[in-house]
Amino acid sequence: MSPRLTVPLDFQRLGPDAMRSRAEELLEQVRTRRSVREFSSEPIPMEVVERCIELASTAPSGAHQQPWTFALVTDPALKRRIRAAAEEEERANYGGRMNDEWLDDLAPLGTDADKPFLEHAPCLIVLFRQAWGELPDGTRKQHYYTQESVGIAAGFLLASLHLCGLATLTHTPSPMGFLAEVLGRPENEKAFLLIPVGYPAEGCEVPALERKRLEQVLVRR
Ligand code: IYR
Repeated sequence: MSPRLTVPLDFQRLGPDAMRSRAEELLEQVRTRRSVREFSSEPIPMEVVERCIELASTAPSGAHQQPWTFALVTDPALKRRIRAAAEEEERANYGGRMNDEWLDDLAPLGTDADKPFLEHAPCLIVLFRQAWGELPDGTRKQHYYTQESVGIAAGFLLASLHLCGLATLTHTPSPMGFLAEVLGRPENEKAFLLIPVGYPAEGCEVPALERKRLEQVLVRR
């Protein structure tokens, strides 16, 4: 067993008024996040994206194994290959793999099998879940709660990109097996989300959707 080492907790305690105004301010900022499907090709400051990936990588994880890899794709040829492979899967999805109820549920979003944003967005982040680890001798190391861990990291990533002024889409072309292949990732890495990042296209519109109110999502006991 490895020894348990500790360090003092770095924790900033705020007064109740500061806490309230921080919560209001954050909610106002986060409320405007939307899934964007029309991106401008304008370049973005990539160091901001890298900082947000670093931020996402501070997420808690099962046994602190940090079971994630963020593949940052800017190469136009790779983006083109990803678009072509995603559209091939989506043609099969929209052409029959998704049932009528599913297609009806998606109608308000206006999605279809065409995914031009995969080429237009200046970068794509492919978030991989490491289903198991690889020890230096090549043997497998078990990982724990990888879905939960990577899901939390994804939330950190989407929120931080938005707060830094960048638009994102949470995209899940399915199945996503082609991503590990195109990006040359090892067998233990399973694509979890494909996130185009950039500025919205000029005049971008998004579906008129309403969010559930607090009273619909909160139960107090
Ligand atoms: N993956 C498809 C379909 C799709 C499914 C759900 I659930 C969405 O919320 C949105 C789209 C696509 O990307 O078009």
